Amino acid sequence: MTPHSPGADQIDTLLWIGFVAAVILVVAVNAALFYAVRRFRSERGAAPRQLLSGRKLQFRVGAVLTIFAALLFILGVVFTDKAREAPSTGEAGLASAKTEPLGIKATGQQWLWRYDYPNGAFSYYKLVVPVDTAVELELLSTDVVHTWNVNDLAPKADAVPGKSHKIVFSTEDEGVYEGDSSTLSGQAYAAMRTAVEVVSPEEYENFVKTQQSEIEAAQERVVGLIENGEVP
Ligand SMILES: [Cu+2]
Repeated sequence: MTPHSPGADQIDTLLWIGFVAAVILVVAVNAALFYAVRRFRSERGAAPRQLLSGRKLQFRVGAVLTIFAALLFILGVVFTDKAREAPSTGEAGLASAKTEPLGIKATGQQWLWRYDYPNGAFSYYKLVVPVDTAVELELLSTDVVHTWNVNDLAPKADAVPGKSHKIVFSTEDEGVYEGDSSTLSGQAYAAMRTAVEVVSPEEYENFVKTQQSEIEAAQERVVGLIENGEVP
């Protein structure tokens, strides 16, 4: 995971804390075992001794482990809470999204994502968003449960038929971020990928404008063909 948004940053840090804690625990347990075995070993040939440790030692070890576990729990709660904080639009972001996040609809269907922008334009597969801008993605589904999963930008979220989930994300780095399918949504679910292209606000405005006029032109062409009787 290469985090490119504040939320993803928190999750990445938490992942590392968990990993380091696991390493510390494994090393400590094995070191204690190794020490006990060496310190109390019997002579070769002699019957092994039975050893009992004091109550005090058991409590001490238990207390240390409890504190360790409590610390991890608290860190987990703090970091996931921080990761859930909705970001806001920064200086370099889209001017019209400064007060309210930029709302885009993401509709999952077997096996493709469709994105609907505020000006009526839409795109399939690739979502284009402006940099440093809070984007509120509304997840919808026309058939089964799909999961929108671009984990460098946002925590994954489900698109459930009949319901709407909203996630807000923002990133300070322009670029293309790939997303995979992570819920079995039918036989071709593995091919149901997506990509998020993060561009400057000007490029975003240009994209939605061009996309909208091209869609309109195409629709007019089809209507023209039908009126001329070229399409039954
Ligand atoms: Cu799917």
